[in-house]
Amino acid sequence: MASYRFITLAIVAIIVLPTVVMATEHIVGDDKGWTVNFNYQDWAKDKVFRVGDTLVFNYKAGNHNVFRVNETGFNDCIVPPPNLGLASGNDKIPLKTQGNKWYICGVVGAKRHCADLGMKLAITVQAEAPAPAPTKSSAFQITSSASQLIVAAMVFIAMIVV
Ligand SMILES: *[C@@H]1O[C@H](CO)[C@@H](O)[C@H](O)[C@H]1NC(C)=O
Ligand SMILES: [Cu+2]
Repeated sequence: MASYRFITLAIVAIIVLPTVVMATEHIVGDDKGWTVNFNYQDWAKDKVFRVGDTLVFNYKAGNHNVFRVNETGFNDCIVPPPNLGLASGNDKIPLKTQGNKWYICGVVGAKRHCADLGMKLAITVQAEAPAPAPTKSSAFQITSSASQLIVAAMVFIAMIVV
């Protein structure tokens, strides 16, 4: 029955779309990226990080790297073994759990990037955003990301066609 499928699709769209729409990619340092002499605590302080969001560290590969550390490692700039770090220059870290997370750069040149040049970021990850009220208008709100628009368009077309 077409109407039954329509209802199923509508329910799926209402449940799935808001989650897709709400997840945020946080470009660490925005257009400055992951670099020295940048205040990442200022950058982070007005932002809301949620489970399901992603951190993106952008830098020229070879210049920096990214290590997740604990609070002590953050405060004292303790660099873990190299194999535990990320170094692609476009490192994406999914935020999978709630709580405090700490990241540092492990590069130690003439100056230590973490200890001397402030390459350290601490954030608090909150629970996933509660789904907005299940109405079509919230499910189909305009989003900024092309991929999200494509998903919305596909579901919308499917709902009309079926
Ligand atoms: C934090 O990490 C360091 C290694 O960088 C480790 O020695 C220490 O035990 C850790 N502390 C906690 C509380 O896990
Ligand atoms: Cu660095």
